[in-house]
Amino acid sequence: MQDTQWMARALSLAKRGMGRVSPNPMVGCVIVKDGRVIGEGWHQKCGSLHAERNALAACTQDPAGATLYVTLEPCCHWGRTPPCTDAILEHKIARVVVGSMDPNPLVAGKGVQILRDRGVEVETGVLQEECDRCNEVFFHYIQTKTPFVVFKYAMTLDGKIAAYTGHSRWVTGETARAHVHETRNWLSAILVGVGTVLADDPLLTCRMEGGRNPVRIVCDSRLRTPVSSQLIRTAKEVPTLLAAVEKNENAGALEAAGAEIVLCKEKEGRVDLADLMVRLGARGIDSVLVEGGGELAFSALEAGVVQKVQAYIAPKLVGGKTAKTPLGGAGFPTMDRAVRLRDVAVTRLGEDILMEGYVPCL
Ligand code: AOF
Ligand code: ZN
Repeated sequence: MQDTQWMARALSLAKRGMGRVSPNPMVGCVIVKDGRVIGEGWHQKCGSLHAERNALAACTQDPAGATLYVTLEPCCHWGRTPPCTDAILEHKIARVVVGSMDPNPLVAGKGVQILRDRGVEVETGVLQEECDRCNEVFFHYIQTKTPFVVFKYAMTLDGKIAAYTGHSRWVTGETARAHVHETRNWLSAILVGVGTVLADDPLLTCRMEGGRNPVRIVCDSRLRTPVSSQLIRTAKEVPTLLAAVEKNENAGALEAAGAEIVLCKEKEGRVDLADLMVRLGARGIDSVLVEGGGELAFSALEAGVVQKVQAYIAPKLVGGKTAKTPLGGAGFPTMDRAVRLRDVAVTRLGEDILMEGYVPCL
């Protein structure tokens, strides 16, 4: 087998850590000797052993002289766990094949250098694009200290997220909806505007088997979220943050019900979203899914805090000039001012399609 094939195996192991390792990266590792896998592992949980140490511990024979494939450059620092470079050297691995380089300033090329200096053959950049994409959240978070933000919506072919009556269950089919739950499992938090809470009373949990719930955040400048809402009624079981600009008379009851209020700077009478992202990052929240409504989503795009857009598009036409669309706000005045996504990918999900891409830095 080729290096790329072993790396593909390591990458699929890495993804088993999805939703469990945040704010750490997903990392997978395969150890190969005489053309056979003798050990494999992945980073399973933040704070637990790294992929390389798990793979070395799982070896069915002495790994001396073997090749170790790892999706991210081995670390060389003491974090919550000892350096992986030490383990690789102790076990006398002969060759290390790396996918992504680790942008963590504590590592950043030093892991590879240490191994080379000690006589280990190191190859980098194998399946790098795929490995980088797998950790797009980690890469963004470790470099900016703010969460990687994904704006997601589902709309009909004529650009509506609901009928003019407000009926919206469902715009897309089952396959696309299952994909959304995977995204909720992938990202650490989910953000909606208070308008959406008042209109839809959503629960915002992950209903995927084996999935875990994101932290739920409501952008609620004046604390209008009702104590009787599904979010607040379940706030003791699922962490719920209310981003506000001041504490008013509703604060006590919301806090008593288990919600936490995050006070943010104010911008034009609302929560300053850039400031909110800094505060969420400081709490260790590495990623946020923005699910609407359209006012909040437009503000987030305009504020430059969105990194990725995922649009699920159903082959349906529902019409209605008052029917809601994914983005509200004032809008951009001309097409050349529109946000134009980069690296666009299109996936078929049953009858629907997912079009996703990245927002260029503003
Ligand atoms: C690896 N293999 O499996 C992971 C790495 O606090 P710690 O000890 O878990 O260290 C976290 C940092 O280590 C993280 O920011 C990233 O740079 C690296 N993660 N490195 O060699 C792994 N998870
Ligand atoms: Zn490590």
